[in-house]
Amino acid sequence: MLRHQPDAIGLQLDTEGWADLSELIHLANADGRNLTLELVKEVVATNNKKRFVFSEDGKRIRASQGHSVEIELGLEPVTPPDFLYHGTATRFLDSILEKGLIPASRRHVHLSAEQTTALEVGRRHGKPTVIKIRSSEMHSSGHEFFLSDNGVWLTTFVPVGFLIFEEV
Ligand code: HQG
Repeated sequence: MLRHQPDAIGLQLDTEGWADLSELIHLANADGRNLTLELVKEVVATNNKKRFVFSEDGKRIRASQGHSVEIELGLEPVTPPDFLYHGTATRFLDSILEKGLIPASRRHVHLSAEQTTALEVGRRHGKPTVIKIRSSEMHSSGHEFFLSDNGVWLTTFVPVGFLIFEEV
């Protein structure tokens, strides 16, 4: 609901992806889910990728990244490390070689600072492979990078020229 289908329960996300916490709980319960404030707090605290955050006043909640709905996270552009990694499935490689990395249904291409994390991301799609990205060079040539609250690197598009295909 916080990333892909807020409409399914009638939830409104604001332009930066925030949902009113009590509204989320109310609407989820109206949809037959047994969601409580305690459960939401537990998920925010213990989610393995820290996917969700509360606003400073604790009244709102949002996903830190991974949206397919149209929102603007409002993150400041930051300078990336020299290299970042993208995990994907081998069956996508031909298309990636042709078009570069595109966000598919999401708002951003997701990149990891660690090769091992990228490998896990790739595994979700099939036989995994990891592509190395010349992120520093990309940044120097004008591409913006963002770092989500939960440590995922985001950019809009990676042209083929910045991709390094190597065995892992
Ligand atoms: C691929 C998870 C063909 C891309 C992870 C990926 C991540 C292309 C798939 C987050 C392509 C999109 C995002 C091209 C890219 N041709 N395929 N030109 N360019 N692709 O799920 O990066 O667990 O939308 O390689 O940890 O896999 O949900 O993106 O395989 O951070 O929190 O198109 O999702 O986080 O798949 O994963 P996705 P992703 P959560």
